[in-house]
Amino acid sequence: MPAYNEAGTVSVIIEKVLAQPCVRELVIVDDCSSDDTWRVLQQLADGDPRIRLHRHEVNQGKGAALRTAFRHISSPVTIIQDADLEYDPAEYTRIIAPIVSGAADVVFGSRFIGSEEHRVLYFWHSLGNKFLTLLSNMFTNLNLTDMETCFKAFRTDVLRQLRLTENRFGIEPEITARVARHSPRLRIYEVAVAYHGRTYEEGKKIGWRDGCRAIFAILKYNLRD
Ligand SMILES: Nc1nc2c(ncn2[C@@H]2O[C@H](COP(=O)(O)OP(=O)(O)OP(=O)(O)O)[C@@H](O)[C@H]2O)c(=O)[nH]1
Ligand SMILES: [Mg+2]
Repeated sequence: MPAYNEAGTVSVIIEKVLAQPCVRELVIVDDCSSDDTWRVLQQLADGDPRIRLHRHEVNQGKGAALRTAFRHISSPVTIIQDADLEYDPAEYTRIIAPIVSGAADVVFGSRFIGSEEHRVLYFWHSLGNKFLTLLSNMFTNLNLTDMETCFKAFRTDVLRQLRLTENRFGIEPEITARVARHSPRLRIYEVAVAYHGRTYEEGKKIGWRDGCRAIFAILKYNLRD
């Protein structure tokens, strides 16, 4: 769980994560939050031995927070969970099912398939998301429906082989490109997930610059290799 200035949601989401029977450990990286996030995290960590805390001395971005977290995982299956309330941990069992059954190496939770609940929000964001997924698919030759989803689950041994380098939101297209280009070929699945998107007033931070960086990352990690 990467966490940056999420004091308003982090305790609720952690409670939901730890309520899932399949969760053995929760590795959280505070990305040098300037609000109360770190203090809240320390309090919660005292109450549950499954919580493992790490903190960056300077803010580096979601990608950097994930890369730090990935170095500290000891469980055989890993799922990325944002520290806001947009994605629901109650879906973990369904998301990791293809990995647990031995069918998949990687699972993407897609917000754009299935009949799960989706909050109706920004049109231009959804168009941007679809465009980035389309562009990524054109280079990777995968038929994903939601490249930018937070809910990505992995066999942890496979995750360790990905050699990730991005610090900020370029990490999503980088993960996708590395997964697509992995040799031997990985078995990638999608599972429909609900999405409770938030507004900028509620804390949404992502903006058009992140979209530009995503385009750059799609080109970089697919063309370079
Ligand atoms: N925005 C931002 N998020 C970070 C950073 N470092 C870690 N994160 C965490 O990365 C996760 C994803 O960030 P979000 O801002 O929720 O990104 P998003 O879900 O793509 O977009 P919105 O929720 O719509 O803003 C959250 O758990 C953040 O707390 C950072 O430097 N900036
Ligand atoms: Mg979010």
